[in-house]
Amino acid sequence: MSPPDTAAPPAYGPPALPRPGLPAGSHLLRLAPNPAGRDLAVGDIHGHFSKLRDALARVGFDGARDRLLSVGDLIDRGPESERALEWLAQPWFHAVRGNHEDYPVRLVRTGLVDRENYARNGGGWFLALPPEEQARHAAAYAQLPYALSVPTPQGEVGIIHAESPSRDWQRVAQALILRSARGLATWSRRKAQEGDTTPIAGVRAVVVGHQPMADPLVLGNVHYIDTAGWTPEGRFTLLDLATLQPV
Ligand SMILES: [Mn+2]
Repeated sequence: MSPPDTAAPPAYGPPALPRPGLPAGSHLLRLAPNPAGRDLAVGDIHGHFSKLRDALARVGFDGARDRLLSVGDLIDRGPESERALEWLAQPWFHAVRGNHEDYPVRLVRTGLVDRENYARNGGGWFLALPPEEQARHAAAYAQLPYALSVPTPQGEVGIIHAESPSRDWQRVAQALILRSARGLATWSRRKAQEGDTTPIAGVRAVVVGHQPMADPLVLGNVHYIDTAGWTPEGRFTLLDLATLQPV
């Protein structure tokens, strides 16, 4: 008998909502409302899917009703990065693109990635994959939107990896047409490091990761939820988008 596969996505009943596709040319995916269940956002995962599975079990997550919304950085650093594709295939799992998904996409498309820098930042597993596996991963990450918009009874909530490239969420889809805005969305640490409390207009709240913290932090209406669940001392914060409180 083989040991249980703790890094595999858990199995649930059929999902209440279909998985929406990203419209061609768009970098922002709008989800349908989810009146039947909870929408929980999770911070950077970085190849720690077993630990994520434990965190979901603790809060009674049920993929037949609930949705899990990732702020990106599913891969690198941790031991289970290769499992990201299985998680991304689940109808209850949605993710935006983080800077760590940006590395493999660029590497496969252009080769213009500093391999030593990527290896130092946890990309060794990817660099060691055969080319066809690298291409399979890069193709999946290239399909991820840079931003998600999630309707809640209290108003729209935005999800983006690092920071909103516009002060008005209603302009984010337009802004993301620019490469520079996509760079801010995935890489910037400026607002977090400056403690910028300027709220993002046109949206109830924006949820981000990218900047590891001991506890979740709210600056203006921006919720920073990367509580370093991918480190031994950290934990996964699961933020309920209806209440904007961790569960
Ligand atoms: Mn990041």
